[in-house]
Amino acid sequence: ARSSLKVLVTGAAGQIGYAIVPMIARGVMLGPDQPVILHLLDIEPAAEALNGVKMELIDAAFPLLKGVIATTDPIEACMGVNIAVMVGGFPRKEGMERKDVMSKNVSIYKAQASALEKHAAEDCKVGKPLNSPVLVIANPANTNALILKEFAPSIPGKNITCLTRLDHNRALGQISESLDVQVCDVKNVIIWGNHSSTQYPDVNHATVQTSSGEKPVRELVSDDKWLNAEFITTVQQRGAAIIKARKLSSALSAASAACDHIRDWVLGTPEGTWVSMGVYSDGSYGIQPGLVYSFPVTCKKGKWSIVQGLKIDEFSRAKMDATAKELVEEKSLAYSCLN
Ligand code: NAX
Repeated sequence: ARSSLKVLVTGAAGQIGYAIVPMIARGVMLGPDQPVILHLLDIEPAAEALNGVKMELIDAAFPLLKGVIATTDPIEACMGVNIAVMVGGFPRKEGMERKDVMSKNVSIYKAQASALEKHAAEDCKVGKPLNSPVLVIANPANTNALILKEFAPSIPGKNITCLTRLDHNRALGQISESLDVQVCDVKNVIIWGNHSSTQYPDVNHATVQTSSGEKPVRELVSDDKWLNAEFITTVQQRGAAIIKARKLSSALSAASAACDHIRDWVLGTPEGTWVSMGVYSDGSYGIQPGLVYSFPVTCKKGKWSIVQGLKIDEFSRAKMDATAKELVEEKSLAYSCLN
């Protein structure tokens, strides 16, 4: 039998936590043959609720779930984990300045960086470097991931990513609704940049599988105005629309996207398909290194690589640069909070 993988979920007593743990325990994230042990972390005020989640996981009798640790101790939570899903964070409350929220979150991510660095699993095959895929979901996701990376220098930068797959999936969903086609027939949209309202959802390379072969979305959607304006703002503002409708932020879609992100990263993307992931920029597409920026990536054998050589028009360039500029500002705000 396969040995279990230990999956850390921080903020596990929260909304996304509640939605994602049963998905992981059912094999949605790592496949139907991969046993898992869940390490759930939250903070003291949520300890009782966290224990309730653990009780429900036991009650669900998931065949793949080989153990649950529920704790408020980051060291215990990080001990030997193979995969880390970082959902825990401080939400923006009414009347709070952006800087206050940033300050709370970057200090959380700085502290958890060292817990992960010291205690996560070593990759036995490679020897030294830690090989624990890390996915940051908590906002500001890109900047939290950057802080995590910078304060966990022994974790390879390539192992630290942030979630923009929800935005990617939202873009697929909008195209599918608008063309009245199955969402699984739409592929290769791109989310560039920050997981914020400056993100750029790009359909210039997206296609739809039709009965007469693969067709560019640009060819099938005759309304350029819709693609260049309303589509983009709908995807950018979708999180706010969900809050307005549900009085709570996205949770099931975020949890599902997080499973997609890790599954594709670990098990690989299908041939000819790319997905969007927030990754440490290597300078591709003129995005300055030192930012965690969402790019189109393909994954193979546990490694992602940025899709190269896509043609970028002027309209896209301006939007890609605008979201990069916001990330530069967030980075300097984050550092000013830490000093
Ligand atoms: P909740 O407030 O329901 O849950 C957050 C949980 O984190 C709480 O249980 C809280 O006690 C815990 N927490 C706080 N500080 C912690 C710490 N230091 N260590 C461990 N746990 C800690 O929020 P939820 O709706 O689950 O959203 C979680 C985060 O995801 C938020 O930051 C949210 O903004 C972000 N999102 C990011 C998305 C993305 O696509 N990247 C989309 C969904 C979501 O909005």
